[in-house]
Amino acid sequence: MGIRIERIILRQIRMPLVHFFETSFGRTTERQIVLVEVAAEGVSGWGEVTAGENPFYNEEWTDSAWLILRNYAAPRVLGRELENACAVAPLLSHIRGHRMACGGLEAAVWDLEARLLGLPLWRHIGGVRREIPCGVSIGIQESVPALLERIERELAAGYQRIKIKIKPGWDVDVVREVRRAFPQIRLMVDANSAYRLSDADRLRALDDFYLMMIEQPLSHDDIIDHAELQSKLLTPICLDECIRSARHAEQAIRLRAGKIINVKLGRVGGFAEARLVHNAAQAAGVPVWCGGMLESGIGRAHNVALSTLPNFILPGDVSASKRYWARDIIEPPIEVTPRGTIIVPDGPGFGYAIDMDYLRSITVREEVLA
Ligand code: OSB
Ligand code: MG
Repeated sequence: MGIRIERIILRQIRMPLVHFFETSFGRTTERQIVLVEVAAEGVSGWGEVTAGENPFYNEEWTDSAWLILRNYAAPRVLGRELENACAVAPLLSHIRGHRMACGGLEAAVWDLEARLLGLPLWRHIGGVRREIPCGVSIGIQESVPALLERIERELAAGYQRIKIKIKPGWDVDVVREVRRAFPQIRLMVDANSAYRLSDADRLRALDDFYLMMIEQPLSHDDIIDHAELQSKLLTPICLDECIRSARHAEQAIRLRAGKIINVKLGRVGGFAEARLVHNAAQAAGVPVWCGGMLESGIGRAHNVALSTLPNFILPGDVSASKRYWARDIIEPPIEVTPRGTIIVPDGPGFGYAIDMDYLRSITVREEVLA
């Protein structure tokens, strides 16, 4: 079955978060999300660009993604005879970087192809799991008591592991308090590149708290220093920002820069590359889990599908819609069971309905490319 994309519709939507989300690189109160709709044979597939509002997590942001999609990515895919969804990534490989922008389009074609085949997306990509384990990512709070209260609430909801964001000045003392209050929980931290190799002693102090892992402590584009840091730590390092491709994953594993990989669909440029990262890690005995980027229901549903691949062993940052949004753009919203899991939907494509009326009401710009 070939696919010829007849139309690509870009939309930017505005969604205020229920609660601000703060990391070492800043605070987000409202998302500006680019959605990609691809149409062929009267059927639509949908993707989400996971870039932030500013180039602070990596180099991409909402506006750069819009321009890359409109001026470079969409023209390369539109009207072309594609053998299958795997053909999209090679068409976009001339574009240096901008993987989140390209990944939104790539994922939309996977969703479209699954729908044209009448298959759920999770099966179409080779998933094996009907229920995925879930954790939560909790941002930097105003105070330690506020953090403890939030952790308490997420545990009561059933989440299987807690991740807290750290930065210099909100790290060892905070983790000590969390451990004192919750000695038994599966706990990890994420620094979003806030440290340097010269901070190794400070990071080694975290070894006392038997964390599952410390995520991306060093620079967003570094692998080498992470390898040296890992040799000094008992706590496993998990790599996020610096793994943008399967090649990076292979190199990081070879250098022992980390023991776990956070796979994000957008960061690596879509499903084809995410699967290759997954496969490289699996072959090396390195577990992976699915990261999040404060996605709307569409990106969230793609993350659910991705999490069904066999080596997604650890609980991911894929959690319920209501933690982020007063109202999500999909129906039903994504919900988490009392045992801290999401049941994978079995409908065609990503498996949820889009609330088009609501989506239209929060759209701030739209462009039809044909
Ligand atoms: O580093 O995993 C990260 C959110 C925005 C940017 C980067 C990260 C995150 C999260 C939140 O940790 C994950 C989520 O709940 O979507
Ligand atoms: Mg991270």
